[in-house]
Amino acid sequence: MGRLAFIFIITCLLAVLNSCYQSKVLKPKELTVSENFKNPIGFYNNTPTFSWKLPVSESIKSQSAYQIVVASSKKLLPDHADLWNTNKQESKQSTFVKYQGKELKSRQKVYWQVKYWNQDKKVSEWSEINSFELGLLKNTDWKGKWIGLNTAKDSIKGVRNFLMHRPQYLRKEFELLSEVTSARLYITAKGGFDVHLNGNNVSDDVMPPGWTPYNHRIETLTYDVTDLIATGENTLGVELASGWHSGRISRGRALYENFASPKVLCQLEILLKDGNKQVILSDKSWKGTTNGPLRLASVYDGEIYDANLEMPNWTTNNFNDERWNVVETENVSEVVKLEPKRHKTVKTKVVLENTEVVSVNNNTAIFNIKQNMVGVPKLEVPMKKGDTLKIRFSEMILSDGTFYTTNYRSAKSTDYYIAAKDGIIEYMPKFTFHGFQFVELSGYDKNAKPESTWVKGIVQHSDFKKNGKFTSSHNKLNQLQSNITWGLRDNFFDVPTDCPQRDERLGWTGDAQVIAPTAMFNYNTHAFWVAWLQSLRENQSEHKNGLVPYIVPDVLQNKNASSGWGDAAVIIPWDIYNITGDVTILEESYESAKKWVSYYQTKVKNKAYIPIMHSFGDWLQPYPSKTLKKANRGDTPKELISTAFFAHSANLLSKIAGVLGKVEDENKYQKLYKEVVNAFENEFFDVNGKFKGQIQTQTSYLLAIYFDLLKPEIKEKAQKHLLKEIKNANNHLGTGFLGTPILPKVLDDMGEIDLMYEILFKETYPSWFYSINQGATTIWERWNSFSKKDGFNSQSMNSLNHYAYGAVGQWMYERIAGLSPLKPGYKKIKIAPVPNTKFLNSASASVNTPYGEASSSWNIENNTFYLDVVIPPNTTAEIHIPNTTQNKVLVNGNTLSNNSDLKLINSDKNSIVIIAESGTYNFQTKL
Ligand code: RAM
Repeated sequence: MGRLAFIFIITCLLAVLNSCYQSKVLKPKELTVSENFKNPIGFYNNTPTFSWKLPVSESIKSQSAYQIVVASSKKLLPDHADLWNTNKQESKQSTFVKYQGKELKSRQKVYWQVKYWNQDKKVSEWSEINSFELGLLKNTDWKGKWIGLNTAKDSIKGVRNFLMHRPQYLRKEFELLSEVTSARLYITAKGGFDVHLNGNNVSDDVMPPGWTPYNHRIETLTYDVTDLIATGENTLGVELASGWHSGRISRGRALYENFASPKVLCQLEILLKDGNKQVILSDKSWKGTTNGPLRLASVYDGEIYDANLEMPNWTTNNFNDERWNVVETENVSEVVKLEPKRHKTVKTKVVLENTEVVSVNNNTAIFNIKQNMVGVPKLEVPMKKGDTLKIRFSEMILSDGTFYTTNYRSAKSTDYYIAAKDGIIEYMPKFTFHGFQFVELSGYDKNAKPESTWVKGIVQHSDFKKNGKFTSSHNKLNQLQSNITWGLRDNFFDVPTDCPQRDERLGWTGDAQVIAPTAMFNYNTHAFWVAWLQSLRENQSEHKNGLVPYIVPDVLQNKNASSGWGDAAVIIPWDIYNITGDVTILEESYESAKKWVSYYQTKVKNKAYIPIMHSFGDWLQPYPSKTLKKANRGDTPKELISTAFFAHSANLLSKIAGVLGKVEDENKYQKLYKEVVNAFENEFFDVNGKFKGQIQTQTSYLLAIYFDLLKPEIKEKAQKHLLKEIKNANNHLGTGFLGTPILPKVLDDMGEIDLMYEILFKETYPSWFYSINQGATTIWERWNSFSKKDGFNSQSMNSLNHYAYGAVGQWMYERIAGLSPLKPGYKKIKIAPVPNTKFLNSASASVNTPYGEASSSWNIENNTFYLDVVIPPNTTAEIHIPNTTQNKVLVNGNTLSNNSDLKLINSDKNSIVIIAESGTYNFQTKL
């Protein structure tokens, strides 16, 4: 063997050994782009961010560097990345790394992978290759036209004389001359659509494209339909209904082109094996009819389906559409932006099958789904040909069995099915949704005995995943957690809604503002929120003075804004940043947040820094002193609320400016905050820390304390007044939408944790458990929306599915279980449970953080406190262990000093604070 050959063999051996050694550092996993998208197609973002997670392993504590490679083809990775190569970056950042490579274009498919170096500078293997494919990013990418029948001209007058459009069926046959390599269907609608190809459903999306301010932007969808088409004849069929766009929910107020007929826009782009591209467009060659089985469909009022008008095979080639009409066309305008949907569509997420027949009377049966839910029923009911099945919904029936629908107000929320034959019909409405727990059926086959299997609950909401879990040793607290999460599911129907059932279902900004953190603990709603915030900015931009409408999309078009509501423009971006660590949302929202703060400035009249403006106040505070409608706003004066939120938004804006490195603005808004604070204290509080107004409310104190609006000595006195107010209420809360979410935080800061537990575990009105005692399975709009004894609250505005009061969920995670982000995105985690043995002997929470799963679980047994903690890789934690001292604690069975991953940083006679590296720990201490 020659010398060269020997050297070659040795070098190879060394390389193999080296790679074995290196492979011990496991590759990164769970790669995502932007707001947690995994290998998306039709993606919206051509400057995405990249995130990955480090695997959980003894040898991986943190990341010291990373490298990302991005290429236009799989083959080029990892060594010939033609789009971007970060090279080795010394950085701990493993989330939301901004793409800075070559410009990416509509339709482009992009491949990427990543590797990292661990804390010991050892490199990992490359990750799997992930990809994303962009959708049509510009209006000029669309070559098709909006098409549809003119249904406005023969529309029907519905509730309050609003016009109702007949749903339409549109179809197009086309021929492919060669085999298909790949096919993408780009599609959207002014209305709701369901698309079919050759007799197949293209997707299981519910009412796409979803709800945006349609006069600014309409979202578009992309479907991979490669497997649904073939050489030869093909047929595309679209069902099209009013959806949000052309329905009563958009108020028909000349908002969207004079209540225009629904229309669809699509572009089927097919790559053929012979190298050619064939494109099928929506154009005047399409045909349509309104003589199909769907007779009417309305979000509020329900659907009418006549099976006698079914058109078998209409989405296949075997159909004769001679009698159908030619569609009308409309050009794609530049004014309304067409952009790929930036969050997931609504889908069926849960099927509830545990139905019970409650009563049967005169061919009318009532079914109980046992959970207040949102979506549609799935029915399998025996019928006689020609009969009409009437399907009604209710959130709660009265104790005498009355089917109660009054709180739906003008929403008819009723579906009808007309049978075409004798036998069991199957029906699931498609272009409406209902909020209900009970279903009433009438018109079924008289000879049949109603069975529980006739009705299933199809639960639909935006397609996000569960993100967190909270549980405890207390059944009612667990029921509260369940009610909170159901309230979220039920009100995240493409946009965050106040309620899902009555003639409202709107994106109320105040409700969204208070629930966002709790929502993000429980569900992965990052993309959902940022998508809605884009709509918020679009609706704000119309108004020069920065007004943020009450609701988004702004179909009410009020010329007013409300303090505590419009602040969603500042508060939600700040919450998203803190929970996810993604600065993108701060960049996107910055100008909008500034505009909102300047809106307050325009409302200052005679008294400096005291805005005089509309406010819904501490909405639905219990025991209001006023009566009727005025009572809804509670007793905390709107001037106080407006000034408090003005200060708070200015303060958060200053912090946002700080994160974005805008030092001048940071100082400017901090100064503004301080000035508003001064004015606030002078105007509303006396030297004894007492609120000067006539009626003392918990919320006046809560806002002043939580937003830091008083000098320290005054604040201390104000805290005493707050405690007195709570005592006067016999340790019950006295707060509405704005006060409730901050009550736990304020009492916690004051060290009044036991009092907060007392309030939270109260069984009597007003309290969280009161509604549970009355049978609630969701959070209610009012503290007393319903009682077993008296039935529904007599106020017409009264929903049993309103998430705002569920905002206490944040405190349940953060303090009862003890898990919260200390640095943005959980880069540093705080574990600080506050056990209260009067009510609980265990509580636990786990959250899927951007770095992986973190959890905190405690229990008390035999006078010993056990705390189990999981800290994901690439993070650290600050762990507060209550009621103990350093030498009484055991960690994983050992003394504290024996664990090198832990560092004691603080110890007083009651508790200790430890900094921990990532890992799994069990702490144990005698009480
Ligand atoms: C009602 C709803 C909503 C609230 C507004 C002010 O429409 O209760 O939740 O935000 O009023």
